[in-house]
Amino acid sequence: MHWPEEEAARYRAAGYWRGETFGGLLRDLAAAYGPRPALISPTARWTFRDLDERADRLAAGLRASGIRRGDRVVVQLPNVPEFHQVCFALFRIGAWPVFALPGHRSAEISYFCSFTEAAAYICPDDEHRAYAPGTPAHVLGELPETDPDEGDPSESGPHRPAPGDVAFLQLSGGSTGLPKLIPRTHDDYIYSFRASAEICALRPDSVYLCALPAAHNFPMSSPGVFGALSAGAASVLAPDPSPGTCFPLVERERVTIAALVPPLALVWLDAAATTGHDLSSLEVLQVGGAKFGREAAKRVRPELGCTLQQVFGMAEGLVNYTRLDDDEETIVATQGRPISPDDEIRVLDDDGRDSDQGHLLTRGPYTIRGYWRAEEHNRTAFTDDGFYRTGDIVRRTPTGHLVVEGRAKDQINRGGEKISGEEVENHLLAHPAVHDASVVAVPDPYLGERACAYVICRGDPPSGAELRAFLRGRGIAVFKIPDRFEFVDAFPQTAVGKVSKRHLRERT
Ligand code: AMP
Ligand code: DBH
Repeated sequence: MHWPEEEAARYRAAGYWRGETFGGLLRDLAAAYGPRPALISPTARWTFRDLDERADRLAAGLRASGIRRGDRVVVQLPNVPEFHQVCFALFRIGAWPVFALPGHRSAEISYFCSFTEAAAYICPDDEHRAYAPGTPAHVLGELPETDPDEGDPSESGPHRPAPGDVAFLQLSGGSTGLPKLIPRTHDDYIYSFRASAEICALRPDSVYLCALPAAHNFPMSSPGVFGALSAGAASVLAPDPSPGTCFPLVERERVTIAALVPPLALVWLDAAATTGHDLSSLEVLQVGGAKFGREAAKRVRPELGCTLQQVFGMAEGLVNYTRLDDDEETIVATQGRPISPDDEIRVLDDDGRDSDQGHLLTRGPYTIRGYWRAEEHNRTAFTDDGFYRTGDIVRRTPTGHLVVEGRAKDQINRGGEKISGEEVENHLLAHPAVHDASVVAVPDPYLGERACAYVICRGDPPSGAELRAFLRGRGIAVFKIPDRFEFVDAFPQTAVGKVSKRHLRERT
C-alpha cells in the first residue's frame, strides 16, 4: 500500500514531502493568517483562527466520545464550514475520515461503515442515521464540541499522527462491484494541493468557490479548499452549484476561481449571457471530472471573460492541469499536463508497447500504490513496479499534454459522476425477473454520457419504471440508476465468450 523506502526518500529529498501533518499545517496557517477569512458560506464566516480553534474543540469532543487514532469515521456532509472542521478534528486525532458523497444512500453508507469497521458516522440529519444502524452517529448541528484538555494528546507524544500515516480514505469512482477505498497520506496529499495552489497562482487575496460536493477530490485538492487554505486564501462554500445560487456569491465575495464539471460549465455559460450579477472578479474557471469538449471550451474566455483551466484528475492521485499561460489552443484542446516533474507517465498500446496513444499508467509522489484492503484487485490495478492503471485512454502531445480519448474501464462517467457498471448490474441481478444485465455508457449531448442497462429477462419483462423503483428500494445513490433500459434476448459476445460492452455501446 505504501511507497518503497527508496522512492519515499527521493520524494522527501526533492522537497515534495515536507514531513508535515494536516493538524500542524492548520496550526501554522492560523498563526500566519489568523483573522483572515478561511471559510465563507451564505450564513457563516470563519477565520483561520476560528477553524483552528473549532477543530480543536471538536477533536476534544470526538475523543471524549471514544474516537481514537486509526479509527475510521464515515463523513457525509453538505458544503458547510463544519465539513472542514470535522476533517481537521479527525486529522488531529489521527482518525481517518472516509469521504462519502451527499448522493450516497443506505446501500453505499452501510457498506462503507461495515467494510471500514467505522467507529462513527457523521451525517447531515436524523434521517440519515438509518443508513448505518450499527454505527454511532453524530448529526450536523449537534457535533460534540468541548474545551480541549491541557496537553492535548494529539499534539505530542507517541499518539501524534505522523506525516507518512494515512490521513483519510477517499473513494474511487469504481469499475468493479464495490467502490474501492483510496488511502492518502498527510505527506502526499499536502504536496498535491500545495503544488496545485501554486499552479493556479493562488495568493492570500484569492477567493475559491467550492460549488461541487466538498468531499470530492477535485474541489478538495485541485487546488480545492485545502489548496486555498494552504495559500491563505478564502473559500466560499456554495450549497448547490446552480447559477442562481453561485452568481450572487461570486458577486458578493468577489470570487476569483471556481471549479465545475462540464455540464455545469455549460449551464453557467448560458446563464452568464443574461445575468444581472457582476462576475468580473472571476479570473479562472476550472473544468474537469469528465471531458470538456473543444467547442464548449472555446466559449469560456469570450463569454465569461476569464481563463479556462482544464483539470484531468483522479482520487487515486495523478492530476493534470492546463497552465494559466498555455496558449489558447492548448487550453481548449487538451486536458493538461501533470502537476509534478516526478509524475511518471506511460502510454501503452493494447500489446503493452510504448505509444503516443493508448492506456494511461502512472506512478509518482502522490499516486497511491494500492487500494485499502483490496489485495486481489491491486494485483491487476497496479503493475509489479507500482504503476497505477488508470483505465483511461489518452493521447500524448509533443508538449507532454494529455488528451483524453476514451476509457478501457467498466465505468460510466455521467457528467463527472462515476458509475461502476458491475455495481449496478449486481443490484439488477437481485430482481427475480432479471436473468442477466449489462450496464454501459451511451453518448449524451448534455452530460457527455448516460447509463443504459441492457437486460435479459426470465418471462415477461418488468417495465423500466419498475426496475427503477426496484433499484431505488435497494438504497443506491440516485445518480447510479440507469437513464434507459433496453430489453434484449442475448448480449453480443467477444471472441472468448465474454459480454462485449463495446458492441453494446455501439448498438445505441
Ligand atoms: P475517480 O477515479 O473517481 O477519481 O475518477 C477519475 C476519472 O475521471 C479519471 O480516471 C477519468 O476517467 C475521469 N476524468 C477526470 N477528469 C477528466 C477530464 N478532465 N477529462 C476526461 N475524463 C476525466
Ligand atoms: O474526476 C476526478 O476524480 C477528478 C477530477 C479533477 C479529481 O479527482 C481531481 C481533479 O483531483
